[in-house]
Amino acid sequence: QAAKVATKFTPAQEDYQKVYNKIVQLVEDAGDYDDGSYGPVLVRLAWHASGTYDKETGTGGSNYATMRFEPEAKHGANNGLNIARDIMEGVKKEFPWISYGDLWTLGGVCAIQEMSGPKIPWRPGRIDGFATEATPDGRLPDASQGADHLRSIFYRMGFNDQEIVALSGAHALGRCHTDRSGFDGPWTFSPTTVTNDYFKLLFDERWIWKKWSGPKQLVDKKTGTLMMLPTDYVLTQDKSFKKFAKAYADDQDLWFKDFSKAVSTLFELGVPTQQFVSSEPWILKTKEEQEE
Ligand code: CCH
Repeated sequence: QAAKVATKFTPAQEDYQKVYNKIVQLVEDAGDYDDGSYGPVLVRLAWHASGTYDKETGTGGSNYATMRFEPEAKHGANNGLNIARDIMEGVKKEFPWISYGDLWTLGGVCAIQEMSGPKIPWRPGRIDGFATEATPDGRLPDASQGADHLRSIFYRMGFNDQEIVALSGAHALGRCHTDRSGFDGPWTFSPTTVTNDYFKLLFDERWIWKKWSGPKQLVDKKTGTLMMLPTDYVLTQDKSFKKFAKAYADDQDLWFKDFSKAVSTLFELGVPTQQFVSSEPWILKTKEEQEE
Protein backbone atom coordinates (compact mmCIF):
# COMPACT_ATOMS: atom_id res chain seq x y z
CA GLN A 1 0.00 0.00 0.00
CA ALA A 2 1.35 3.43 -0.95
CA ALA A 3 2.36 5.60 1.96
CA LYS A 4 0.28 8.69 2.51
CA VAL A 5 2.29 11.75 1.50
CA ALA A 6 1.38 15.03 3.10
CA THR A 7 0.88 17.48 0.26
CA LYS A 8 1.23 21.17 0.83
CA PHE A 9 -1.86 23.16 -0.06
CA THR A 10 -1.10 25.35 -3.07
CA PRO A 11 -3.77 28.02 -3.29
CA ALA A 12 -4.96 29.02 -6.77
CA GLN A 13 -6.48 32.26 -8.04
CA GLU A 14 -9.95 31.11 -6.98
CA ASP A 15 -8.72 30.69 -3.40
CA TYR A 16 -7.48 34.30 -3.35
CA GLN A 17 -10.82 35.38 -4.77
CA LYS A 18 -12.37 33.69 -1.72
CA VAL A 19 -10.11 35.73 0.55
CA TYR A 20 -11.10 38.88 -1.36
CA ASN A 21 -14.76 38.01 -0.87
CA LYS A 22 -14.21 37.44 2.84
CA ILE A 23 -12.64 40.90 3.17
CA VAL A 24 -15.73 42.36 1.47
CA GLN A 25 -17.98 40.48 3.88
CA LEU A 26 -16.06 41.47 7.03
CA VAL A 27 -15.99 45.13 5.98
CA GLU A 28 -19.74 44.98 5.34
CA ASP A 29 -20.42 43.20 8.64
CA ALA A 30 -18.38 45.80 10.50
CA GLY A 31 -21.03 48.29 9.43
CA ASP A 32 -20.79 52.05 9.69
CA TYR A 33 -17.31 53.12 10.68
CA ASP A 34 -15.88 56.61 10.39
CA ASP A 35 -17.39 57.96 7.15
CA GLY A 36 -19.21 54.69 6.58
CA SER A 37 -16.54 52.10 5.84
CA TYR A 38 -13.26 50.51 6.86
CA GLY A 39 -12.22 50.71 3.20
CA PRO A 40 -10.03 53.84 3.45
CA VAL A 41 -8.05 52.64 6.46
CA LEU A 42 -7.41 49.31 4.68
CA VAL A 43 -5.95 51.25 1.73
CA ARG A 44 -3.72 53.17 4.14
CA LEU A 45 -2.51 49.90 5.73
CA ALA A 46 -1.55 48.45 2.33
CA TRP A 47 0.25 51.67 1.40
CA HIS A 48 2.20 51.95 4.66
CA ALA A 49 3.17 48.29 4.46
CA SER A 50 4.60 48.93 0.97
CA GLY A 51 5.88 52.50 1.05
CA THR A 52 8.86 51.76 3.31
CA TYR A 53 10.75 50.38 0.30
CA ASP A 54 14.26 51.64 -0.42
CA LYS A 55 15.47 50.70 -3.89
CA GLU A 56 19.16 51.26 -3.04
CA THR A 57 19.28 48.69 -0.24
CA GLY A 58 16.31 46.58 -1.38
CA THR A 59 14.91 46.80 2.16
CA GLY A 60 11.33 47.53 3.21
CA GLY A 61 8.23 47.13 1.08
CA SER A 62 5.33 44.73 1.36
CA ASN A 63 7.27 41.45 1.35
CA TYR A 64 7.73 40.74 5.04
CA ALA A 65 4.80 42.60 6.63
CA THR A 66 7.13 43.96 9.28
CA MET A 67 4.49 46.36 10.62
CA ARG A 68 3.39 43.38 12.74
CA PHE A 69 6.44 44.07 14.91
CA GLU A 70 7.43 46.84 17.25
CA PRO A 71 8.83 49.40 16.88
CA GLU A 72 7.45 49.63 13.30
CA ALA A 73 3.88 49.06 14.52
CA LYS A 74 4.34 52.04 16.85
CA HIS A 75 5.90 54.45 14.34
CA GLY A 76 3.93 57.69 14.41
CA ALA A 77 3.04 57.35 10.71
CA ASN A 78 1.29 54.05 11.50
CA ASN A 79 -0.98 55.42 14.24
CA GLY A 80 -4.45 53.94 13.90
CA LEU A 81 -3.43 51.15 11.54
CA ASN A 82 -3.92 48.63 14.35
CA ILE A 83 -7.62 49.04 13.51
CA ALA A 84 -7.01 47.86 9.95
CA ARG A 85 -4.68 45.06 11.06
CA ASP A 86 -7.34 43.84 13.51
CA ILE A 87 -9.96 43.62 10.74
CA MET A 88 -7.52 41.63 8.64
CA GLU A 89 -6.91 39.24 11.55
CA GLY A 90 -10.51 38.08 11.10
CA VAL A 91 -9.70 37.14 7.50
CA LYS A 92 -6.44 35.44 8.48
CA LYS A 93 -8.35 33.22 10.90
CA GLU A 94 -10.34 31.68 8.05
CA PHE A 95 -7.43 31.57 5.59
CA PRO A 96 -4.36 30.87 7.73
CA TRP A 97 -2.30 29.94 4.66
CA ILE A 98 -2.13 33.52 3.33
CA SER A 99 0.92 35.62 4.24
CA TYR A 100 0.34 38.95 5.98
CA GLY A 101 1.95 40.87 3.12
CA ASP A 102 -0.41 39.25 0.62
CA LEU A 103 -3.36 39.74 2.96
CA TRP A 104 -2.74 43.43 3.63
CA THR A 105 -2.07 44.34 0.00
CA LEU A 106 -5.11 42.32 -1.08
CA GLY A 107 -7.11 44.32 1.48
CA GLY A 108 -6.01 47.51 -0.26
CA VAL A 109 -6.88 46.12 -3.70
CA CYS A 110 -10.28 44.95 -2.47
CA ALA A 111 -11.07 48.27 -0.78
CA ILE A 112 -10.19 50.32 -3.89
CA GLN A 113 -12.15 48.06 -6.25
CA GLU A 114 -15.21 47.84 -3.99
CA MET A 115 -15.30 51.63 -3.49
CA SER A 116 -15.86 52.03 -7.26
CA GLY A 117 -12.18 52.44 -8.10
CA PRO A 118 -10.25 50.95 -11.01
CA LYS A 119 -9.13 47.33 -11.09
CA ILE A 120 -5.78 46.88 -9.35
CA PRO A 121 -3.75 44.03 -10.86
CA TRP A 122 -2.40 41.92 -7.99
CA ARG A 123 -0.64 38.61 -7.45
CA PRO A 124 0.43 36.69 -4.34
CA GLY A 125 3.90 35.59 -3.27
CA ARG A 126 4.89 37.73 -0.28
CA ILE A 127 6.30 35.83 2.71
CA ASP A 128 6.15 36.57 6.44
CA GLY A 129 9.45 37.93 7.67
CA PHE A 130 11.01 38.62 11.04
CA ALA A 131 11.26 41.57 13.41
CA THR A 132 14.90 42.06 12.36
CA GLU A 133 13.62 43.01 8.88
CA ALA A 134 11.50 45.88 10.23
CA THR A 135 12.32 49.28 8.74
CA PRO A 136 13.59 52.36 10.58
CA ASP A 137 11.21 55.24 11.32
CA GLY A 138 11.05 58.08 8.81
CA ARG A 139 10.59 56.20 5.54
CA LEU A 140 7.00 57.35 5.00
CA PRO A 141 6.20 60.91 3.93
CA ASP A 142 5.84 63.76 6.43
CA ALA A 143 2.69 65.71 5.57
CA SER A 144 4.05 69.01 6.87
CA GLN A 145 6.79 69.19 4.23
CA GLY A 146 7.09 70.28 0.60
CA ALA A 147 7.98 69.14 -2.91
CA ASP A 148 11.64 68.28 -2.20
CA HIS A 149 10.61 65.96 0.61
CA LEU A 150 7.91 64.26 -1.49
CA ARG A 151 10.46 63.65 -4.24
CA SER A 152 13.14 62.29 -1.93
CA ILE A 153 10.67 59.86 -0.31
CA PHE A 154 9.01 58.62 -3.51
CA TYR A 155 12.14 58.61 -5.70
CA ARG A 156 13.65 56.33 -3.01
CA MET A 157 10.81 53.88 -3.76
CA GLY A 158 11.53 54.20 -7.49
CA PHE A 159 8.59 56.44 -8.47
CA ASN A 160 8.66 59.53 -10.73
CA ASP A 161 6.72 62.84 -10.55
CA GLN A 162 3.74 61.53 -12.53
CA GLU A 163 3.43 58.52 -10.24
CA ILE A 164 3.74 60.67 -7.09
CA VAL A 165 0.77 62.74 -8.25
CA ALA A 166 -1.25 59.72 -9.39
CA LEU A 167 -0.74 57.97 -6.02
CA SER A 168 -1.65 61.11 -4.06
CA GLY A 169 -5.15 60.90 -5.55
CA ALA A 170 -5.80 58.13 -3.01
CA HIS A 171 -6.70 60.99 -0.68
CA ALA A 172 -10.07 61.03 -2.41
CA LEU A 173 -10.63 58.41 0.28
CA GLY A 174 -10.83 58.68 4.02
CA ARG A 175 -9.90 61.43 6.40
CA CYS A 176 -7.35 62.70 8.87
CA HIS A 177 -7.92 62.00 12.57
CA THR A 178 -6.59 64.31 15.27
CA ASP A 179 -5.79 61.35 17.52
CA ARG A 180 -3.73 59.62 14.79
CA SER A 181 -1.85 62.21 12.71
CA GLY A 182 -2.94 65.41 14.43
CA PHE A 183 -4.56 66.66 11.20
CA ASP A 184 -8.32 66.92 10.86
CA GLY A 185 -10.96 66.28 8.22
CA PRO A 186 -11.66 64.58 4.88
CA TRP A 187 -10.28 65.68 1.50
CA THR A 188 -13.53 65.18 -0.43
CA PHE A 189 -17.30 65.09 0.09
CA SER A 190 -17.38 61.37 -0.86
CA PRO A 191 -14.60 59.77 1.22
CA THR A 192 -15.76 56.20 0.60
CA THR A 193 -15.87 56.43 -3.20
CA VAL A 194 -12.86 56.53 -5.51
CA THR A 195 -13.21 59.62 -7.72
CA ASN A 196 -10.83 62.26 -9.09
CA ASP A 197 -12.53 64.83 -6.85
CA TYR A 198 -9.31 65.27 -4.87
CA PHE A 199 -7.69 66.81 -7.94
CA LYS A 200 -10.78 68.78 -8.93
CA LEU A 201 -11.13 70.26 -5.45
CA LEU A 202 -7.44 71.14 -5.30
CA PHE A 203 -7.97 73.46 -8.28
CA ASP A 204 -11.62 74.50 -7.90
CA GLU A 205 -11.73 75.48 -4.24
CA ARG A 206 -9.98 78.32 -2.49
CA TRP A 207 -7.66 76.88 0.12
CA ILE A 208 -6.74 78.87 3.20
CA TRP A 209 -4.56 78.01 6.20
CA LYS A 210 -6.64 76.66 9.04
CA LYS A 211 -6.63 78.83 12.13
CA TRP A 212 -6.13 76.44 15.00
CA SER A 213 -3.54 75.14 17.44
CA GLY A 214 -3.06 71.90 15.47
CA PRO A 215 -0.50 71.19 12.74
CA LYS A 216 -0.39 73.44 9.66
CA GLN A 217 -3.10 72.38 7.19
CA LEU A 218 -5.48 73.99 4.73
CA VAL A 219 -9.29 74.20 4.73
CA ASP A 220 -11.64 75.11 1.88
CA LYS A 221 -12.83 78.68 2.24
CA LYS A 222 -16.40 77.97 1.11
CA THR A 223 -17.53 75.25 3.53
CA GLY A 224 -14.62 74.96 5.96
CA THR A 225 -15.24 71.20 6.10
CA LEU A 226 -12.63 69.86 3.67
CA MET A 227 -8.90 69.74 4.18
CA MET A 228 -5.59 69.54 2.34
CA LEU A 229 -2.21 68.68 3.82
CA PRO A 230 0.80 70.84 2.90
CA THR A 231 2.00 67.86 0.79
CA ASP A 232 -1.35 67.79 -1.06
CA TYR A 233 -1.39 71.51 -1.75
CA VAL A 234 2.15 71.42 -3.17
CA LEU A 235 0.77 69.42 -6.13
CA THR A 236 -0.77 72.70 -7.34
CA GLN A 237 2.34 74.77 -6.61
CA ASP A 238 5.21 72.77 -8.08
CA LYS A 239 5.33 73.15 -11.88
CA SER A 240 6.00 69.50 -12.68
CA PHE A 241 3.45 68.14 -10.18
CA LYS A 242 0.84 70.69 -11.28
CA LYS A 243 0.88 69.52 -14.90
CA PHE A 244 -0.12 65.98 -13.87
CA ALA A 245 -2.57 67.08 -11.17
CA LYS A 246 -4.40 69.29 -13.70
CA ALA A 247 -4.54 66.45 -16.23
CA TYR A 248 -6.08 64.16 -13.57
CA ALA A 249 -8.59 66.86 -12.53
CA ASP A 250 -9.71 67.07 -16.16
CA ASP A 251 -9.83 63.36 -16.92
CA GLN A 252 -10.91 60.73 -14.38
CA ASP A 253 -10.29 57.86 -16.83
CA LEU A 254 -6.69 58.94 -17.26
CA TRP A 255 -6.22 59.09 -13.49
CA PHE A 256 -7.89 55.67 -13.00
CA LYS A 257 -5.49 54.17 -15.54
CA ASP A 258 -2.36 55.74 -14.02
CA PHE A 259 -3.51 55.19 -10.42
CA SER A 260 -4.17 51.50 -11.09
CA LYS A 261 -0.69 51.01 -12.55
CA ALA A 262 1.10 52.96 -9.80
CA VAL A 263 -0.80 51.24 -6.96
CA SER A 264 -0.12 47.82 -8.46
CA THR A 265 3.60 48.68 -8.55
CA LEU A 266 3.49 50.17 -5.03
CA PHE A 267 1.98 47.01 -3.53
CA GLU A 268 4.74 44.87 -5.11
CA LEU A 269 7.67 46.94 -3.82
CA GLY A 270 10.33 44.84 -2.13
CA VAL A 271 9.02 41.50 -3.38
CA PRO A 272 11.58 39.54 -5.42
CA THR A 273 10.01 38.70 -8.80
CA GLN A 274 10.77 34.99 -8.46
CA GLN A 275 8.59 34.87 -5.32
CA PHE A 276 5.41 35.70 -7.25
CA VAL A 277 3.32 32.66 -8.11
CA SER A 278 2.41 33.96 -11.55
CA SER A 279 4.34 35.94 -14.15
CA GLU A 280 1.44 38.36 -14.67
CA PRO A 281 -0.71 39.95 -11.96
CA TRP A 282 -4.35 38.85 -11.76
CA ILE A 283 -7.52 40.92 -11.93
CA LEU A 284 -9.79 39.79 -9.12
CA LYS A 285 -13.54 40.23 -9.48
CA THR A 286 -15.61 42.71 -7.51
CA LYS A 287 -18.52 41.46 -5.46
CA GLU A 288 -20.90 42.98 -7.97
CA GLU A 289 -19.28 41.25 -10.94
CA GLN A 290 -19.69 37.88 -9.24
CA GLU A 291 -23.39 38.48 -8.67
CA GLU A 292 -24.07 39.15 -12.36
FE1 CCH B 1 -2.10 59.34 2.92
N1 CCH B 1 -2.39 60.25 4.73
N2 CCH B 1 -0.37 60.36 2.66
N3 CCH B 1 -1.77 58.33 1.20
N4 CCH B 1 -3.78 58.25 3.26
C1 CCH B 1 -3.44 60.06 5.56
C2 CCH B 1 -4.54 59.28 5.36
C3 CCH B 1 -4.70 58.46 4.25
C4 CCH B 1 0.14 61.30 3.52
C5 CCH B 1 -0.33 61.61 4.78
C6 CCH B 1 -1.52 61.14 5.30
C7 CCH B 1 -0.71 58.51 0.36
C8 CCH B 1 0.23 59.53 0.45
C9 CCH B 1 0.39 60.36 1.53
C10 CCH B 1 -4.30 57.32 2.38
C11 CCH B 1 -3.68 56.79 1.27
C12 CCH B 1 -2.48 57.26 0.75
C13 CCH B 1 -3.24 60.87 6.74
C14 CCH B 1 -4.19 60.95 7.91
C15 CCH B 1 -2.06 61.55 6.57
C16 CCH B 1 -1.43 62.53 7.53
C17 CCH B 1 -4.00 59.79 8.88
C18 CCH B 1 -5.02 59.86 9.99
O1 CCH B 1 -4.98 60.86 10.74
O2 CCH B 1 -5.85 58.95 10.10
C19 CCH B 1 1.28 61.94 2.90
C20 CCH B 1 2.13 63.03 3.51
C21 CCH B 1 1.42 61.38 1.68
C22 CCH B 1 2.45 61.79 0.69
O3 CCH B 1 2.34 61.55 -0.48
C23 CCH B 1 -0.71 57.48 -0.63
C24 CCH B 1 0.34 57.32 -1.73
C25 CCH B 1 -1.82 56.69 -0.40
C26 CCH B 1 -2.30 55.45 -1.10
C27 CCH B 1 -1.96 55.12 -2.32
C28 CCH B 1 -5.65 56.97 2.80
C29 CCH B 1 -6.62 56.04 2.09
C30 CCH B 1 -5.90 57.70 3.98
C31 CCH B 1 -7.19 57.73 4.80
C32 CCH B 1 -7.13 56.78 5.95
C33 CCH B 1 -8.38 56.79 6.81
O4 CCH B 1 -8.33 56.21 7.90
O5 CCH B 1 -9.40 57.37 6.43
